[in-house]
Amino acid sequence: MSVISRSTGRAAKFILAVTAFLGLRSASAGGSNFTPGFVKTMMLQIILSVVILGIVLFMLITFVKKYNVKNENANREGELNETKFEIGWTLGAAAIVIFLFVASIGPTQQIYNPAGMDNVEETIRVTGGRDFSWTFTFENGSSYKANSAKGFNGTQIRNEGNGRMYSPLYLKSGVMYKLEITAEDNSQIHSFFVFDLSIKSDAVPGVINPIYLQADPGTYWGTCAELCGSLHYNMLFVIVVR
Ligand SMILES: [Cu+2]
Repeated sequence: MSVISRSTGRAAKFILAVTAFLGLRSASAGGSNFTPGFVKTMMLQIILSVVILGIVLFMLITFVKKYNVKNENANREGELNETKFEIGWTLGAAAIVIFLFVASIGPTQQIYNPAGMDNVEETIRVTGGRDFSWTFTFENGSSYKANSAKGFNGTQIRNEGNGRMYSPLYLKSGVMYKLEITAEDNSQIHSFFVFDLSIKSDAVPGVINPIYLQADPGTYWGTCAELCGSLHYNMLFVIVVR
C-alpha cells in the first residue's frame, strides 16, 4: 500500500503542477484533515483514466493503419484473436474497478468515520433555508444566518467577488467539529460546498448529513452547489478557522 501511496503522491504532485499551469484550482491543498487521502484516490482515478485513454487511442490508430483497405499486405483473417481480447479487456477492466474500490475504502472511512470522531468539541447545525440562506445553530441554542448582519459579535467579511458582507462561521483550528447539514422543512434541496476544505454535502429537509471537520487556520469561502432557485447564486458563506 505504501508503494501505491508513494507513487500516487508523486503523480498527484504532477497533476497539481499541470492544473496550476492550466490556471485551475486543486482541492488537495485544502485545510481539512480528512480529505487528502480522498483527493489522492481521485488523482489515482484520473491517472488511470489518462493511461487507459492513451492505450485505447494507440490501439485505435494502430488498427486503423494496419487494417486500412489501402494496405495491400493486410491479412484480415484470423489475425485478431477476439476471444482472448474480450476476456482480456473484461478481466482488465474488472481488476481496475476492484482496485479502485479497495483503494477508496480507507479514504472514505476517513471522511465518514474519522479517527477522533468521538472527540467532537461542538456540533453545529447548518440549515439551508427556503429563503436561500444558510443558518448556523450552535449547541447553546444561538444561531445566525451567513448572509445576515447579526453574525458572531456582529463581525462580517466582505466577499471580493460581489462586494457583499457575510457573517463568518468561526472555528478553532485543530479542534474536531461535526457539522450537521440539513434543510428547513419544505425547502428546496441545497448543497453545502467548501472547495478549499474539500467538503460537500447535500442539504435535504428531514435528513441530517454529517461532516467531520478539523481544519487548518484560514478563511474558506463556500457556496451552495445545488441549483436551488433564483437566488442560488447568493448562497455564499465563509468559514474562518483561527
Ligand atoms: Cu443553491
